[in-house]
Amino acid sequence: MSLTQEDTWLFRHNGFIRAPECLPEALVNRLSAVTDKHVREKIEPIVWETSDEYGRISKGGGENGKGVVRRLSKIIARDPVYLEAARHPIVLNALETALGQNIELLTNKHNHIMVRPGGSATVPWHRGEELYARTLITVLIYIDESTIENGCVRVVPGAHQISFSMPRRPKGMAFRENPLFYRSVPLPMPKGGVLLFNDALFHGADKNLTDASRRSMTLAFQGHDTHLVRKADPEKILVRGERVYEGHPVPEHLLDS
Ligand SMILES: O=C(O)CCC(=O)C(=O)O
Repeated sequence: MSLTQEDTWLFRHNGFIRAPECLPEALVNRLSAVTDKHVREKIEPIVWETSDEYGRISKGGGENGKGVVRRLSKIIARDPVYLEAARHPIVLNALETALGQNIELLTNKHNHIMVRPGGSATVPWHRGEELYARTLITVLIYIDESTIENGCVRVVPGAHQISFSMPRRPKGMAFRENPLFYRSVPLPMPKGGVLLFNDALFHGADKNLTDASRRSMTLAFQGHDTHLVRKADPEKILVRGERVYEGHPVPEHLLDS
């Protein structure tokens, strides 16, 4: 199911939208099983649960194998089930309305699972890098239900339009003391739910106050740039459509190797 016209307008205006459908339960259960294995066996690359209320990250949480896994990085290379979820029609149909028919998944941005173990610290407020023209969309796919109690994501509606003169990772204030907190709304999500937001939207997540993990995949997508001469980029996976070229190519011998 694609986004409706109203959804599309709200997405542009507010900077976020929930996809109208959830991923099939069988697929989410497979995501869960693979994720469990990678967390249990502490398969690197991992970000350890060491950040505090202020977003200060201390290093070395994984020393002696005693650390708690906060994030599994580089998931697309870990198991084919993650790419299967990333390119599921429920995800791509929702993205197509915003990005057009030719869609790429970026493997050098996000490409991780937030494990958010029981008791895990906040995710400090942040947004993506400044972009002048292209729309980059972050997609969160929920392996577990996300609630206010277990630290669901909060977004600041419309904040993707705030000037980048404001730091993209405001520092020095606790999560709830930051003015972004009272401007934000919590976004509880069901298991299998798919949340899309403009990567420039300020977002964060409160502490997980439960004993259980709250796991979600974080992925980045963009529309294929029809003026890009070079199509082959190992960090981009074409997940829908084709890589068309609409420009005036320079002769092959003038291109850098
Ligand atoms: O899922 C969360 O708690 C935070 C998601 C997020 O901001 C991220 O993965 O960059």
